[in-house]
Amino acid sequence: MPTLHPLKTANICHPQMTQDTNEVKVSTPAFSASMDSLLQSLDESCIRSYYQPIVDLRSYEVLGFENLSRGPLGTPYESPLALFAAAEQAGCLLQVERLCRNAGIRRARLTLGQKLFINVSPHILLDPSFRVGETRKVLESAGLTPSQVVFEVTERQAIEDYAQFTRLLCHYREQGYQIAIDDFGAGYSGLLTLIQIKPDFVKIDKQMIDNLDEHPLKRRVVQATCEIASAFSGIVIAEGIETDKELMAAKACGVEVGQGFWFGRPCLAQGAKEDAN
Ligand SMILES: [Ca+2]
Repeated sequence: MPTLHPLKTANICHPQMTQDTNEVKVSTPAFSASMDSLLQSLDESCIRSYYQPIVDLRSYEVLGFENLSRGPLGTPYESPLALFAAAEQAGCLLQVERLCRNAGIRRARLTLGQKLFINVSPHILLDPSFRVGETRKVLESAGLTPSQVVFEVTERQAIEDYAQFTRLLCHYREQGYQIAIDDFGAGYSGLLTLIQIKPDFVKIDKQMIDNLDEHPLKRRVVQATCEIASAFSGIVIAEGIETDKELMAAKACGVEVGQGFWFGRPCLAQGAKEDAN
């Protein structure tokens, strides 16, 4: 069963390019031309869809999978970071993100009750084709319903208009989708976001979980996050659990759900379910 090399894939697969993209050289004309030619032939078959299990820490049942996308094999865009940076440079980020999202939905293999966690960035929610229900059509064709989908919203860039953003999220929630705040505790994903949005899930950034057992202050933060989330019935997910000690520490802090190499690495679609157990 194919698995990814244990690089930090879980969090670099997010289809949003922000400060991290500064490290990716994408601005030369040659690169843009190369990207243009790639995009002309890019379709869902070029996108590799991976799935990482998200697990209930009490029952160890798999609640769902986060979809993570990677670019065409054998190209400079294998890394999602490079792919999305180049797409942004070429002015086609929305299209590439849509391609990845649709591929991720079509290839998902969920059992009853499991959810598909899909990374979206705030600007995607403003994409007209996204709003008119294209995603819903893709879901229907894949035999899925909006209630099986959780949009993971990251906040690497500050949300300037919370009122508008909250209205948008309400729009999707009314259609049955759930919302997760991604990378909580990193970047701009802070307490104000929780208070304003009251998400269904709060995904604590893996940096906060790293060596959690050795850091009393981190545990205090995780514990407080669980208490705050419980006030609006939000479920906390600890990202990046890699060791027994991190797992035990997270559970002791009140975390109910976990994700990370301890449970399973991202796997290609056909192996997703088997890898989780
Ligand atoms: Ca994510």
